[in-house]
This record gives sequence, C-alpha cells and structure tokens, in this order.
Amino acid sequence: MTGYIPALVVNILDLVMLVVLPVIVVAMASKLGAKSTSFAENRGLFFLGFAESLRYTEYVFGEDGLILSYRRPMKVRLSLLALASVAALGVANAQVIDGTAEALYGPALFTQSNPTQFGNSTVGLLHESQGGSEIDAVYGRLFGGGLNLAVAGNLENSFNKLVLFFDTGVGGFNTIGATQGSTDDSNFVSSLAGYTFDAGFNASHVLWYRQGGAGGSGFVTLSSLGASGSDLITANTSITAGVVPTITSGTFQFAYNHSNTGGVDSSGGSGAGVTTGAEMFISFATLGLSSSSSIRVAGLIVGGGAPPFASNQVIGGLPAGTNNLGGSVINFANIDGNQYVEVVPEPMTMSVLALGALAALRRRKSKKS
Ligand SMILES: [Ca+2]
Ligand SMILES: [Ca+2]
Ligand SMILES: [Ca+2]
Repeated sequence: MTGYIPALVVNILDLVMLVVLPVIVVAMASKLGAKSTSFAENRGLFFLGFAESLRYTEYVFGEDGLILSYRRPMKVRLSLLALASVAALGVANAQVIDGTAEALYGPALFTQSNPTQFGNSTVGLLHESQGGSEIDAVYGRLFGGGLNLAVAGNLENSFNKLVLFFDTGVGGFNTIGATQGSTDDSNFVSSLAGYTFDAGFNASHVLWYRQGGAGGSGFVTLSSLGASGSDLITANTSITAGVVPTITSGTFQFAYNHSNTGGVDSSGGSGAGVTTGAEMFISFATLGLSSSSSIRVAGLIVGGGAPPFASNQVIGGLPAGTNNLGGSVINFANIDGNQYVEVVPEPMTMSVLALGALAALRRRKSKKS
C-alpha cells in the first residue's frame, strides 16, 4: 500500500494514538488481571512505536529552516498498529501471582534431580498437595518494582514448610544467629540458629509458608533476620477445595498451586517442566531496597522440630543421591555446589531490545529498496 497522509491527518492520528493507546494498554492490563495495570510500567513499547513513527516522517523545510510540512507513508500507520498489537501482547503475557510460572520468567534457574523422600503427590488438587512435598524448579524475575519468584513443586498439607532465604546484597548473615527479632510461628526462625550458607551468601530475609488441608488455613511469614529483625508480613488464607490458596498483604502477594503430579518422585525423575507451585511478589521496598540488580535465593522444605527435620529438596540442588538432611543444623558451605540461585534483570528488557533490533532491521531493508 502506498500513498501519503496529509500533515493535518497525521497530527490528528498522533493525538489519537497519544490519548487512546495508554487507555487501551491500561484497560487490557486490568481486564487480563496483570499484576501491574500502570501504563508507566507498560509504556516502553508504546514510546518505541512513537519514536519509530518520528523516524519515518519525511519533513519539508522552508528557506528559514522551519518545518514547512511533513508527511508519513501509509505503511507507517500500519507498523504503528502492529507495534500497538505487540504492546497489547506484552500486557497479555504479563505475569499474575497465581501459583504458575508464566513463560515470561524464562528458563528455570534450578531444576531438581534428586528424588523426594518427603513423599510424591499424585492427586493433582489445586488447593492442597496430598501425599508429598518436593521442589522441582525455581523461576525468578526482577520486575514491577520487586522480586517475582516461583518455586515449582508440591507442599504437603501437613504444615511442612517451604523456607526461602533472600540475599538482597545489603546486610545479611552468612550464619543465622541464636537471637532473632522474629517471633512468629513459635519462634520458627530461632529454630534455624546455626544454619550456615555458602560463602558469599548473606541472608537478610526469610520467608516460610505452611498449610493444612481444605477447611484449614495457609500461612505465610516474611521476616528480616537478626536480633533487630522483625516479622514484616504475617498473613494467612483459608484453604478452599478447588481454589489455589492466595494471600495478599499490601503489595505482597503469594499463591500456591498444588496440582503438580509430575516432577521428581520417590525413586527418580526430574523437576524439568514443572511450573506450578509457590509464586510470590515481594517489592523491593518490603525488602528495604529502593532498587536491585540481583537477589539471591536459597531454600528448602522442612518438617517439624528444632532444628527442623530437613528434606533433600533444596534450591540449587544437593549432590546426586543425597538423602534427607534430617534434624541437624545445616551447613551448606560443607555441601558440594551452590545451594542458591541468583535472580537478575529482566526478560522484558530483552524483549524491548529485540523489538528495537527488528525495527532497525526493517529500516535497513527499506533503505536497500
Ligand atoms: Ca503466575
Ligand atoms: Ca512429583
Ligand atoms: Ca554448598
């Protein structure tokens, strides 16, 4: 399609694009239940499209150097429409804290290869994992002003705990001290006294989740570590049959989809491909940060006791064939390999860069012709 649009029409269309596209983006984000419905967090693609339109504009300058008129090939309007569609697609793909790791997380940061000795759930219910606990895979993103983390697997409805430790790069402890400010869940954090992480991993925060079955409750706690630490989030939800337990407290969100029947089992298997389990959003502000370029996450599934009886389901993985770690104080530095993963920015940034590269390629092609 060829032809040119008069400057007046271009101006009107620009105005329409400026006013309408943000409304469309926000409306779609809201309708699709995206975590962020803010245009500010989805505007990158819109401005890329707007910049593209300026590049294509052909100006006619008067003798005084001022723009006399300008015009824009018809195909630019079509490419702007395409960019608007891509922007809408970006929103459609926005992740939701629902207990499933969306494709936007990118590849798993860890995949389990040790069979579970805490039971293998084969029931497939959304609201509770009957018969077993396992950590199959870990996915993470720094996006929307915080950490988005998915720990795929199962957590039995027996008040076993999924315990996660965060190294935000600010402060933290390589060994958990005997004196803790956190008191929630019968001083659970104090029961971890002496836990030592791999060299360079300094945990500043701990989160743990545990739940009963239908009719019971699920509880999540996020605490800062140390004698001056405190319980930052203590929240719970009732467990309803057929419903993914979901907890929201301020900006904090947590959900556990228990329906996984794949992943590792009691004799082998692999956690590869499992995307359901715990998913959470923790804002940087909640972690005491204004921004972050890297957050490390360690963690494992434990039962009761002090120190708690630890499984062999550990983030980062244990050497092949390692059995349950049992009811002793754990020193990850004495276990081969890194028992943590590192979450770094940001698949969405890569998408925008890829889109920019596509636009550049298209310009190059159009110059050739
Ligand atoms: Ca999700
Ligand atoms: Ca399994
Ligand atoms: Ca280690």
